Amino acid sequence: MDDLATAVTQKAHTLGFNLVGFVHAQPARRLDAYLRWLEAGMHGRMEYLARPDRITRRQDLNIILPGVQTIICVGLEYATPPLPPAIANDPSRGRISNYAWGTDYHEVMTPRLEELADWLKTQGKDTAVHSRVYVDTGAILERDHAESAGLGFTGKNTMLIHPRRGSFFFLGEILTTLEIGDWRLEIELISNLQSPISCGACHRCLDACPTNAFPQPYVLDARRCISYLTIELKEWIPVELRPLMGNWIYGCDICQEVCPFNRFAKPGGDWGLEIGDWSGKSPISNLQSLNLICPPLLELLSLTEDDFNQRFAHSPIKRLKQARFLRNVCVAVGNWGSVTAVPALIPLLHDPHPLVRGHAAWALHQIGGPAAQMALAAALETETDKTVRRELVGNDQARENAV
Ligand code: B12
Ligand code: SF4
Ligand code: SF4
Repeated sequence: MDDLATAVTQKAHTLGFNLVGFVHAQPARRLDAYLRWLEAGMHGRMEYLARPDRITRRQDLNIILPGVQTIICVGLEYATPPLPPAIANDPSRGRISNYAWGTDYHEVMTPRLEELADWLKTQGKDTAVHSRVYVDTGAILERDHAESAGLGFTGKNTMLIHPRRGSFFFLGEILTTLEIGDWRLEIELISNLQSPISCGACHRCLDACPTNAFPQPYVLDARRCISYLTIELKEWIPVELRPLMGNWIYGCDICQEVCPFNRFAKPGGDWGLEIGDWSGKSPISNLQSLNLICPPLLELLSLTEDDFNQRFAHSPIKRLKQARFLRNVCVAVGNWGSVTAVPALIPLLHDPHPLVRGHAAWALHQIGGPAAQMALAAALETETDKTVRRELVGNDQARENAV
């Protein structure tokens, strides 16, 4: 490593990043796999991923930053202690992916990367240094570049996995006009890159995925992934996938939880336990914490919009907005199937948002019983939205005839 690489690494560590690597700015090695994935429609409704201008940027990083020389890749670990199984498997609670237990990682990483980018300006000697900071939303294949930069290897679950630290880390990048590292050596290494450590014969993640979202190893059909369904999808959750989603209400961790490499992940990194508090490092022992990170579903059904905005003010969950969050909660409640939820679901049949009314109707059908049936029939008398009417009617054949 040259002096500059050492200095950048040290600076990144002082800013709290656990993993740091450098790669010469060139198109991602597996861009062809990305294009095939788009071609197969596996990105679903994440249309921004297929925008021609975004694809062109992935193919030519100079469009993002003229004169770009290096991509600095960083990882911020967020492994958490596991939930007690009795809590995690309790169908009356909603599960939230552990990456969302603390402050929104975009809010945490972006200012730190900007600070690093500002510091880089002082390293340019006689030349002006230009940089561009990315966390998640940029038009680059973050995992691919980070793999080339030596941060880990691609698992069959498509996660970037560090051989000794697992996959619970976020990625961020700085594209910069500074040259960092010895490229001749690195390009040779990258073109021969065959990580000595890989998944081998393991296929636990592929077997464990409840929605069967991996058509083959290393390829994820986002349209079936609970993370996509609960976070990215803005519309109706396909009826056939709802029963497979269990009690996940935001994201999903299953294909990481089963991964043997995550046994090495050390909890207690720079993450926050309490929603809205990134600094906490306390173990998950008290009920108050458990109720925040794995909340009782009944409590969530009655959250007002103000409650929602206040509770999730600094959480990535706020991006969903209340209606989509309630949609997810209704699916989990339907899977729970308890009559105790009926009184809390009935008012949602009159929610201003059709998405909420329709998914509440689905949950009431799953639960069944006279009170649920009466409420569904009464709502059908006044409901005018075609899709909600279908949900109120229930089974597929009846849905056909209802509109
Ligand atoms: C769209 C997206 C999603 C989509 C699609 C995910 C997917 N697997 O494609 C959805 C909404 C489903 C999703 C879910 C999650 N995401 Co996401 N997501 C993204 C995003 C914005 C783009 C990913 C992308 O381009 N996908 C397209 C596919 C084709 O690319 P790829 O996943 O990199 O796949 C590569 C491999 O499959 C490989 N490949 C193909 N064939 C073969 C064959 C072999 C032999 C090998 C070795 C490799 C290989 O080539 C592909 C191209 O590089 C990135 C941020 C970014 N800008 O990159 C975050 C990102 C990938 N997500 C992230 C996270 C944390 C998650 C979740 C864990 C969140 C959660 N708990 O719910 C889940 C994990 C699900 C999973 N198993 O991937 C992190 C991953 C960090 C890490 N350590 O890997 C990222 C990098 C965000 C960040 N900045 O930290 N995500
Ligand atoms: S995040 Fe969950 S639903 Fe998505 S691929 Fe992994 S196990 Fe399957
Ligand atoms: S569970 Fe097994 S196959 Fe899946 S990513 Fe981890 S090591 Fe690879």
